[in-house]
Amino acid sequence: MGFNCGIIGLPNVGKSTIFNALTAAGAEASNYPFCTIEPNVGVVPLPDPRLEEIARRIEHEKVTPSTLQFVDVAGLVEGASKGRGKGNQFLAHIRPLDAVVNVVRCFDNPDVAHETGALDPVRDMEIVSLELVLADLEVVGRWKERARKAAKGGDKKVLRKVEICEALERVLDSGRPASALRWEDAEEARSVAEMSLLTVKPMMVVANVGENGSPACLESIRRYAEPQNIRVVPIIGKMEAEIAELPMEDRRAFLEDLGLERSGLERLVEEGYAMLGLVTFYTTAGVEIRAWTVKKGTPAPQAAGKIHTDMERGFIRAEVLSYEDFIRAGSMPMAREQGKVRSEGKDYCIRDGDIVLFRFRA
Ligand SMILES: Nc1nc2c(ncn2[C@@H]2O[C@H](COP(=O)(O)OP(=O)(O)O)[C@@H](O)[C@H]2O)c(=O)[nH]1
Ligand SMILES: [Mg+2]
Repeated sequence: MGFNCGIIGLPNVGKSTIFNALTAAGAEASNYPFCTIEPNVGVVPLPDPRLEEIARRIEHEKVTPSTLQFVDVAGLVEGASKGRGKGNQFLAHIRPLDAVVNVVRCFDNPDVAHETGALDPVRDMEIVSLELVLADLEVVGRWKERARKAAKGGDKKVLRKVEICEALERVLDSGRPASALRWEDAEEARSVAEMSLLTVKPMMVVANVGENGSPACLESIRRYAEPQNIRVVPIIGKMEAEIAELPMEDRRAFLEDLGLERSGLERLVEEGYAMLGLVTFYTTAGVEIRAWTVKKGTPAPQAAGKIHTDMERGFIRAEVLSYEDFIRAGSMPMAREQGKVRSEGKDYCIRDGDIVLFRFRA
């Protein structure tokens, strides 16, 4: 299972255009608010120069990059939390996602209807944030009622749940996301996770600046988002979609002509990856060289479980070589000879760039 980023935002801001560019999955980009009510899912490989370097030094038949999944969620409108504009479906589609990418419109085009009348990215971001907060308030309210009924028996743990809900309500009532609260206690953190709140998910803003987006527009987005630690990635949606249709070998040249080193999409994928707090490790056993992603701080047995559940269950140890040591040594046998391959036990947390061989009982 890969990590999922949902592409959300008001209608007609360029979500499907960006999704198409990202995945070349062919979701319809049309000038109509609800054309993508069934969420479209696209799998996007992560650009990974380290994987290429490893593949250059080890014989293989196949190279498999890590992937992120993007979901093109239907447009959200003001009042979605109250069911407007198929709002309930919209919110249900976001709940299982790991992170959200909020696309904000900066491009001007009189032919494309604007949901709220005129170009105003900050107001648009506020509408989206508010709908997520309102949806969470409803969820928290329901959990609180349930806990309150159960707390009649005087169970301390359940009483604590009521207090947690009240703390969440205070934060959400002030218009802030639930992620503003931190839960040190593991059980409390679990209670909050159980609610699958929308505003605890990492969020990033994509400014769809278009061909004619004004710098002031982008600036206002940055001023709004950055104090809240929200990453902002500017993208020229329509042009990126056109670039994505070019043959691979022409894309680079096209970008260079524009004075760009990388496409906005590449930056979007990278930022999404960073936002999710992921690390990459590599396996080179057999004929396949493969990159895997896990959350930072994942213990070795769980990382092995990404590959196969048997490997987690029967985990014995992990033989680990850092990417830097591998490159310095030049090959696997050389790295072994130099004593760079470490044997790690079940408490070892996978680090970014580890090249790993799991030993397990089948
Ligand atoms: N001029 C211009 N039009 C765009 C851009 N991105 C999207 N559009 C147009 O805006 C309309 C709505 O885009 P779409 O991706 O379907 O928006 P969604 O409702 O957010 O999924 C389409 O007609 C797109 O061609 C852009 O960067 N520049
Ligand atoms: Mg769409």
